[in-house]
Amino acid sequence: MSKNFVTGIQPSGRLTLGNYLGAIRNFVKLQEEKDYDEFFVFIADLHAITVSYNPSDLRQNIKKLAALYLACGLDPSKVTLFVQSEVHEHAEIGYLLQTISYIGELERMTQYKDKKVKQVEGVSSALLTYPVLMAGDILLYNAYAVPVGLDQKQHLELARTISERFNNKFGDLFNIPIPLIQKTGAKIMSLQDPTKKMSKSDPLEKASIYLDDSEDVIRKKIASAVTDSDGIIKYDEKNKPGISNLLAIMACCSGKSIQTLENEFKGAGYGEFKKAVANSVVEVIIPIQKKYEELLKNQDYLNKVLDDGAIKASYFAKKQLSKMKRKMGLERKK
Ligand code: AQP
Repeated sequence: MSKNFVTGIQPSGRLTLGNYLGAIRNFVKLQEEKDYDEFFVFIADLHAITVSYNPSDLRQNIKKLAALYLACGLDPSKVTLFVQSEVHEHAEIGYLLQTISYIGELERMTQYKDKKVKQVEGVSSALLTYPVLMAGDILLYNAYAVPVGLDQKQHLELARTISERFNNKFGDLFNIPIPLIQKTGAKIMSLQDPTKKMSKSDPLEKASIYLDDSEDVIRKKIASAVTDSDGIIKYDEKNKPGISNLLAIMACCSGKSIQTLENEFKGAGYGEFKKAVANSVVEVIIPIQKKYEELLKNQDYLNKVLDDGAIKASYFAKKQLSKMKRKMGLERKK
């Protein structure tokens, strides 16, 4: 069986350092390791419309995310970059998989429970079925592995369940996809409440570092990050979540291990440590911003990458969907 990787990010707002360290950076690393047959990376616009949104912002955010993927180092000659809604098979497989997904298992999803309370205009049925569409995104390319951050683990487990259920009911077709979650940076936490994940939609601006924050803003946000009063720089998620989060951030950005950093900052004050964390973040983010600005100006190039990506993804998606429909008793002429 082929060894395909699939992953995506929603164009649902300003991306955070969490999205970069937990997801995009990992995609770039995997792209270089070349341990795959095909690697599909998409812009998950169909997922972004499961909650209330502004259409003109969404259209802008789709282009911005494409530019950001490239600025972060994704290479269109190694990965297939495309917009989810431009490959209509995603919506179709999402529906087909709903027929073998249960409402009870969807209602148990943490993300659904968290997001539904924030929906002032009512909770869309698409928010409930979001993980089924995500299973479809993965199974459409018969993915072997899915690189994600830790917060997506539960959805991926559901995708595995749905895949197995389909195979048992209709005959073997799908791989049972595995999550690829890196050890450090799998869950970057809020700078203001380090027991919560750093989130695009956090209303508290200084809780998240956005990839388009200026150097000055990044430094200020890290300087005001919530820590503790121990005065010891040590990784201990339970008792020292703020310091642990900053250590994880610096480890990811500097390439040093957490242990090396603990030794380096033994006896140092929190102020000095925070400055070093900020330096490491700035060194990573500012060069990305420069490339991003250049890419955003080159709309023809962005469009070409996304057009080519959609053509290639559609070729794979069409074949797999046809096999699936055949197994389900659809596809009259095959
Ligand atoms: N804090 C994080 N730490 C590590 N990884 C993270 N990811 C998200 N936040 C962190 C990973 O980024 C990828 C894309 O995420 P997404 O677009 O599906 O979800 P999101 O950023 O969580 O976006 P939402 O749902 O629009 O907003 P919020 O942030 O409000 O929940 C995924 O691989 C995810 O694991």
